[in-house]
Amino acid sequence: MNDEKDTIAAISTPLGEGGIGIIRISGEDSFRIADEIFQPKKNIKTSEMKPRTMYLGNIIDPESGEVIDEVLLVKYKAPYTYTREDMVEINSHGGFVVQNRILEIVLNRGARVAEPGEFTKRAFLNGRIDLSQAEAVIDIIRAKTDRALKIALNQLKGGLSNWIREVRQEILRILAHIEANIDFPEDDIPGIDPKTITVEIKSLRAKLDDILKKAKAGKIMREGLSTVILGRPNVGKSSLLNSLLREKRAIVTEIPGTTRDIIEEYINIKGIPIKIVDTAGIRETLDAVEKIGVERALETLENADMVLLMFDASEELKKEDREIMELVKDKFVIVVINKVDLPVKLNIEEVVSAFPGKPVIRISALQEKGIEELREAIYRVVTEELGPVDEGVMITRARHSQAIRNAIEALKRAESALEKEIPMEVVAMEVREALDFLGEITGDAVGEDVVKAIFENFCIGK
Ligand SMILES: Nc1nc2c(ncn2[C@@H]2O[C@H](COP(=O)(O)OP(=O)(O)OP(=O)(O)O)[C@@H](O)[C@H]2O)c(=O)[nH]1
Ligand SMILES: [Mg+2]
Repeated sequence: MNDEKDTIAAISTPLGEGGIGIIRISGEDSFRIADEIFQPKKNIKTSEMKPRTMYLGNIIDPESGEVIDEVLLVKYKAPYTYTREDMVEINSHGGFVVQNRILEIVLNRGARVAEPGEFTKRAFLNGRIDLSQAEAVIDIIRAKTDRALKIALNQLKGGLSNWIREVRQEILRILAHIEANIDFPEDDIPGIDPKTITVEIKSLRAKLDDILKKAKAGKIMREGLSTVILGRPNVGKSSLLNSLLREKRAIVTEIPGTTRDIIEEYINIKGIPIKIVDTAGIRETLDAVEKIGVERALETLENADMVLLMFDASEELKKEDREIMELVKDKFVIVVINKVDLPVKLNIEEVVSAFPGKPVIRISALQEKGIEELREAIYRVVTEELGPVDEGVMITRARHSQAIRNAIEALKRAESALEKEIPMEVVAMEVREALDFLGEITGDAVGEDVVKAIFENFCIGK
C-alpha cells in the first residue's frame, strides 16, 4: 500500500524523442529534492523562487557532480497546484535516456515512482476535484474527436458534478419533507401531504430518466462506436477500411484470405468517433492462421455496435454470403455493395429484401466512390439511434449510468412504499439510498476499491 504522504515523481510526457520532456514531482519533499539536484543560473533556493516561474539551470547528479541536462524548472506552491501539494516540474530535453536519468536522480533523493493517475488521485483525495472530474481528465487525454473533447472538458469543469449536486439538493429537500411527517405525525402542524411527496419524487425520477437516455450517446462519444466490416473473403473489406482512413493501412490483395488479424482504427464522422474494425473474411478454412482470424472476426461481431455488411457486386451471392447474413440478423446493419465499377452479377434485390429498412450503399472501394454516402449513412444511423448528441452534461461511463439506474430503482421503491402507506421511515430510507447512489458519481459516497479501479486506468505521470 503506497502512502499518500510520500513524495512522488514520474515522467509525464510520452517516452521517446521530443523537443522537451517533463518530469513531475509532488509532495512535501519536492522543494528539498529540487534544491539537491538543480543548480539554477541565478543562485536561488527553490523555496525562494517565485511560483509558476521558469528558472534555467542544470540538473546535477549530487553523487557524482555530473551535469545531466540543462533544464527549466518550475515550482508550484501548495495549495495552488494540480495535486494541492508542493510540486516541481522539470522541463528537460525530451529523450529516453536523459529523462530516465533525471527521474532516477529524483528517486535517489527520496521520491518514489508515482502510480498511474496518482497525481490526479491526489487532486481528488485533497478535495480539489471530485471523482467525475478526475475521470474527465483521462477522457480529455483519450478524446477521439473534437466533440468528445468538449464533453470531457465540460465534465472537468464540473458540469456533471453541478448537475448531480443540484439533484442531490432536491433529494435532501424531499427528505426534509418526509422527515417532517415522521417527526410530527400527530401534530397540529400540518405535515407535508404524502401525495405531494410522491409528485416530488416522480419529477425527480423523470429528470434522472432523461439524462440516462443520453447515456448511450455519451458512451459512444467517449469510447467510439464499434463498427465491424464483415463479409466473405475478397469482397473488399480492407480496401474499404483504407478508403475510410484515406491511407493504406491494411494489406489488400486479390488473394482471398489476406486479412487474418483484427485491424482497428478510429475515424471521425462529424465529431462522432467511430472505431472501424477490419476482419478476416468469413469462410470455412483449413488454414490454421486464417481459422483463428475467422474466430476473431466472429468475436468482434458479438461486441460490435454496428456492422458494415459487405458484398461483392461482381459476383453472384454465395453460400458464404448467405451464412454471414444469418449471423448479423439481430445487429445494426448497413449493407455495403462493393465493386460497383465492375459488371454487376450480384442479385442486389435479394440482398436488399433480406434487410428490409436497412440502408444499402453502393460503393467502389477501389475507385473511392460512394465513400462519402457511406459516411453519411453511418452518421444518420448513429444519430437516429442515439438521438442528438449535445455537448452539455452527458453520462459517458457505465459507472455513472449504473449509479443513476440504482438511484432510480431506489426512488421507485420509495414511491411504492408511499402508495402502500408503509411507514415514512421506510420511504426515507429508500430516498436516502438514492442520495448515496448519486454520491458515487462525484465520489461523495464511494468505496476505496472503486477509487482504486478508476485511477488504475490512467497513464503514468497524470
Ligand atoms: N474492381 C474493384 N476491385 C476491388 C474493389 N475493392 C476491392 N477490390 C479488389 O478486391 C480484392 C480484394 O480486396 P481486399 O480489400 O483485400 O478484400 P478483403 O475483403 O479485405 O479480403 P480478405 O482480407 O481476404 O477477406 C483486391 O484485389 C482489391 O483490389 C472495388 O471497389 N472494385
Ligand atoms: Mg482484408
